[in-house]
Amino acid sequence: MMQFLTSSFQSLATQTGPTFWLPEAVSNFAPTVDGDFYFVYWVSIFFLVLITALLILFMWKYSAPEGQKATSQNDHNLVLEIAWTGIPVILSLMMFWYGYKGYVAMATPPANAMVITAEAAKWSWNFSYPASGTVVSGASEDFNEIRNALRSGELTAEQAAEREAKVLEKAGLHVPVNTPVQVNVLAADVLHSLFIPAFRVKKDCVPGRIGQLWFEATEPGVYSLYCSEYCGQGHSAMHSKVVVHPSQEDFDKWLAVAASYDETLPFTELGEIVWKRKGCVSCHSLDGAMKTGPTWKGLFGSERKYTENGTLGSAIADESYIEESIRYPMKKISDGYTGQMPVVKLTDKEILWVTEFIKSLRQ
Ligand code: HEC
Ligand SMILES: [Cu+2]
Repeated sequence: MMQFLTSSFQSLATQTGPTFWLPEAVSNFAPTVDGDFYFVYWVSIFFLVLITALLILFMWKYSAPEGQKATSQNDHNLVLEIAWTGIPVILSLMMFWYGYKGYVAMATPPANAMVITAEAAKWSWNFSYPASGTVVSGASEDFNEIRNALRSGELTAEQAAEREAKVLEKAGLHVPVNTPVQVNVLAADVLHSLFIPAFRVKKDCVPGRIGQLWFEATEPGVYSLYCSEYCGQGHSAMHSKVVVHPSQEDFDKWLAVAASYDETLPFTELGEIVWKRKGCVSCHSLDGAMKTGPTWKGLFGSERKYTENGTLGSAIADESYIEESIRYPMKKISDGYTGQMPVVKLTDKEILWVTEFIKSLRQ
């Protein structure tokens, strides 16, 4: 895996396909998008040359001596007018038709696509893999650091590639080759946009709305991913990488590593990772803010009022109360909330870590 990433990075510069106008083309959409682009491009070049040449020719041919009044006997030419209306209409309709067909194909992901969620926030990406509940970061900061070190000469290209491969073991958007992938895009704060130039796909991330894009990557390698909607000061630093794995098995292996925990970390940190990775983050804040569920700030050791089987009760939120709340969320419903907490299957260890994390948020 590591070796594959390193070699992919080294071959990044020599990848097939990049042209003066377009980057390497490695998705199912690339041939059509590039075809449309070059169609418009060559039509424009053709008319630019034709019109400029005629302009110069006519300037020369019909130039009149100074002082002579401009006159013309030609006020109508049916054939010419039909031609210069008809040909542009046909050309524009062709552009519309190719664009429309391409748009429809891009807007309709196949039903068997693998689904990944990309969440944009100021100024980072998070990718989640619903099949395993794994959330990995876009690691923009790490990539920026490596890039700066490379530019300043602190790292050689080879060292930079190695460092990047290491970061990508637990970060970035990963997909298997030749597999339809649907990416659902979300925005946590302001407008962002997910853009993968090598795949020719782009989708705005709009707060409060779930957007979709899909693609099928056609060549293993590492490609760039950008935010392409100006979203504030850190916008230009908001990029990440897409890794296309050479096979489903290779992808599965990566996912297993990415989903594992670095158990040398302190429990509180592991608990924070669980909070993010297992989606507690979307309902439980750490700063006192009320979301769908109660905040974890000051939760541990506080007195909780709840309803259990229709009767009121209260308890001190200790380790066993928290464990029970996680394992059987519908048993005791805290006052002021509704029973919206899902059963998220956590391992015993994950529950232990999360509990330590909640403890650390005691006031
Ligand atoms: C879809 C929203 C949602 C998600 C996701 C969610 N919870 Fe909750 N959680 C709630 C709600 C609502 C309550 C309060 C109602 C209740 O007690 O069931 C709650 C209550 C709790 C409580 C008890 C707090 C109290 O004041 O009594 C704990 C502990 C807890 N959740 C832990 C977790 C953990 C750990 C995760 C992640 C694995 C998680 N929750 C994911 C919505 C959610
Ligand atoms: Cu952005």
